[in-house]
Amino acid sequence: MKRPDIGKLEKDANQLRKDVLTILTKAGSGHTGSSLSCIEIILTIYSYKLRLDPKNPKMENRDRFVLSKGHGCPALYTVLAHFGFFPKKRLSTLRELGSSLQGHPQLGLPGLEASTGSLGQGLSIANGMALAARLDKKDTKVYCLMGDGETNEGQVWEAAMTAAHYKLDNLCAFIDFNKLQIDGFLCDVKNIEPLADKWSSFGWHVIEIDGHDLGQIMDALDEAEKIKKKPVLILAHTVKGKGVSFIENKAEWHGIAPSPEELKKALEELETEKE
Ligand SMILES: Cc1ncc(C[n+]2csc(CCOP(=O)(O)OP(=O)(O)O)c2C)c(N)n1
Ligand SMILES: [Mg+2]
Repeated sequence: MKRPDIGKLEKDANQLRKDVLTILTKAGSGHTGSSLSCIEIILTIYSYKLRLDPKNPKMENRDRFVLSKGHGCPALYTVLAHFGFFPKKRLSTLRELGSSLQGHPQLGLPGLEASTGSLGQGLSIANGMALAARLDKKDTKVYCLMGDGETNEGQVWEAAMTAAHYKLDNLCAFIDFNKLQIDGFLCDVKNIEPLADKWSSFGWHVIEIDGHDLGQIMDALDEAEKIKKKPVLILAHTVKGKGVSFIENKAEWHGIAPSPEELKKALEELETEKE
């Protein structure tokens, strides 16, 4: 695919941030910091790499994206709506009873590839997709996004060994390395450093980037495609709550939504940033 224009992508990311904040406020609950930290990553994967057809979401030879950190789904929902998988106005039904936009992703929503939310499972799902594609002799690429706190889950490391064992070079995983998890910094709750060395020693090709730098994300995605006989891990350094001063880097913003007053303040900040 053609490299998207960075200026346009930056504008899109800014708009998605506003959409995420707006729908979380309307819902009155949800994961604000977690969603804001992974917007550039998800937007760039969809804009630059995924072979998809929003009018035919089940297209045979489509690529796959698995949001393993399912609680960050407002970011994914806004990206899917941005690409036309469903009408944008549906976003305002986030977390309503009966809505296809639940607080954690549920299969049935057009464009969604996996139900997630119980942390630690997404990489195993992505492994299965990548292995199935190889067995079917398809050139499908599979992308997976995990949280850094999520790597406290043992299943992540079982899946890491499996992907390396099967040399899944059609698999590219990201870690949203925002240094925070549900109720504090990773280094206090359960330290997982040195994370890059751990993945390398598990047999992965590791690329370390700034996860808000669109150019670096695109370069890493290009590099990932050139790596043969190994899965690729992109360790993306991010800021939880990125873009809104009073939400950035605050553990208490993990699982709450902005009030209407906070939303107004946040939108004002994002407006100024755009200029
Ligand atoms: C198996 C499991 N245990 C606990 C939780 C509750 N939980 C939801 S988010 C979260 C923290 C995740 O932190 P991280 O992976 O760093 O994601 P971030 O929000 O920082 O992107 C936890 C413990 C869960 N969803 N699944
Ligand atoms: Mg985290």
